[in-house]
Amino acid sequence: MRVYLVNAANDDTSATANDKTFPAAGVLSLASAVKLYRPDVEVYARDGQVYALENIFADIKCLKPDVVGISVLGTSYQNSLKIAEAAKNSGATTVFGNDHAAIMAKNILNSRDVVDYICIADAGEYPFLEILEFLEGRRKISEVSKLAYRTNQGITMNHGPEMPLAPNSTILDSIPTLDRTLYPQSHWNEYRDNYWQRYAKTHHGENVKGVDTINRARGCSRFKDACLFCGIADLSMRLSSPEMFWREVLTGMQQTNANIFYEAFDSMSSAPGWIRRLVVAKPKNAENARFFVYTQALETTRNLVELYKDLGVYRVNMGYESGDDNMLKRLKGPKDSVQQNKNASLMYRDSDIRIYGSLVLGGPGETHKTLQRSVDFARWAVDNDVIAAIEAQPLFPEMNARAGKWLMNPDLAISDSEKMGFSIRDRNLLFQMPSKYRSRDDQWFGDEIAKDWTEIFCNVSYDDLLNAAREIRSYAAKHGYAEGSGVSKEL
Ligand code: B12
Repeated sequence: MRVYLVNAANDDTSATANDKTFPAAGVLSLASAVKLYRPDVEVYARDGQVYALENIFADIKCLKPDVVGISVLGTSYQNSLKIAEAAKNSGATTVFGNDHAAIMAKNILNSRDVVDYICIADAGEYPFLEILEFLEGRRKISEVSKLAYRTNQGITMNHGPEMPLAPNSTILDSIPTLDRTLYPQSHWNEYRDNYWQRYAKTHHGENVKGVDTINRARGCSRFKDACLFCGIADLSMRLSSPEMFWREVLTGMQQTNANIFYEAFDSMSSAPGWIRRLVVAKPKNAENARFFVYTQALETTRNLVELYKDLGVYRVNMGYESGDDNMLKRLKGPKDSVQQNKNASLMYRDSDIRIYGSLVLGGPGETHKTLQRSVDFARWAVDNDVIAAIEAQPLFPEMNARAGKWLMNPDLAISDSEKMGFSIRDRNLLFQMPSKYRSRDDQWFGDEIAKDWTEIFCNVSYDDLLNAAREIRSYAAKHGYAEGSGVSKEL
């Protein structure tokens, strides 16, 4: 059996671009599991971020894989469908996975013949191995965990465990370390070169030999009350042992020469006890490894910053979201504040940790005044030298985030707006949303859903949001800072 796994690149129809500085770990992890547990299977992995669509089509034509698995995000859905079509034309079985596919599984299977199966798992390694067994006739379809598929009765979704049972403190140990040799060397060279082009300034001339993405922890302390725009399916805390974390890092250092690691843990600051254990277990030969992690201002303390320094953290990704207190509280929660964002930023700067800051424009009740406060906040971050980069983009209401739920359930939106104290600008449009989007699978096309959101919930236009994003980017660029990856194409 021959399996081709590919992460689709962002579509041309979205204003959202990314700077292609970090590898997609998802398909690499799936391919690594296949290589380890199914050495009889011939497996390929490619990242469309750094590998042209034409190359993917050519691979499919020439390799004629039996299975093509595609990693699908909201912004890469059109490209994913094109790859699926090419795969079907060459006779392959197609499998979709990742956030957009999992959230939209029913609608996709109802409307796209080129998609055969959808993996709805948060961690897809074991379910994907089960899919292969099913395709070989060695497992019943009903025994494939986290699978969505068509039956005579409609769309069926299997649930079942996605990983072997283990305590949450070590459950991710069962996911094998990434085998980076499954991506061509040209991928690794391109991530490194893109990264260096954008972020050399952060490293004060220090040599960046390679960049890598790892994921040895998942979850966030806000799992019970997530941010309004957060669509991450599973925010429960799941970890690897410190030994496994370091094995992953050392393997990356050895295979790709990487010294920069993006740990994609949803919220590293939510697990200070784990960071302490990582520091204690840090091996001597990992001393040069530097980490980029997600952090929250609310959880930033002197103690946390010291632990980060001991671990090797040089850059943190922090959601600033807004420069206006009310907006920030609506977007995140009652305990968040702009002052806290500033205090945390200064604490990191004083320890020489730079911030990749992001702002979400177009929160509920956004006005010209509140938008201006976000622009002012971004200027403050630039003027005070706290950032490595700053990005600002319009809010995308993902369907499984509270924002998306408002669109599907106008009564919920109205009751939340009363609690939060803002008024809905266009109630008529709000009530059209369920019928407009309920059965659609492509609401990210042309950023349509973000435009509708802005019309309904903001007192500014979508163009105002793009203009504010443009102002933030150009101010950062003018002062020599990278501009982040959000909405770069239209700007
Ligand atoms: C690291 C990361 C990145 C990296 C790597 C991108 C990538 N494609 O992996 C970078 C910085 C490049 C990036 C870019 C972007 N990102 Co990003 N990113 C993440 C983050 C923080 C972690 C992802 C990760 O590495 N997880 C660890 C790996 C091992 O697992 P995984 O990727 O989830 O894959 C597993 C499962 O999903 C499943 N699976 C995935 N694909 C497939 C395919 C098959 C066939 C099967 C069976 C299973 C399967 O199995 C995998 C292994 O366990 C997530 C948030 C999150 N917690 O998921 C956001 C997230 C995925 N990103 C998001 C977005 C929006 C983007 C950008 C559009 C942003 C931008 N401004 O451009 C781009 C898209 C780039 C692209 N087309 O690939 C959104 C997607 C929303 C959505 N509904 O689609 C997320 C969910 C964040 C969010 N909501 O706030 N991102």
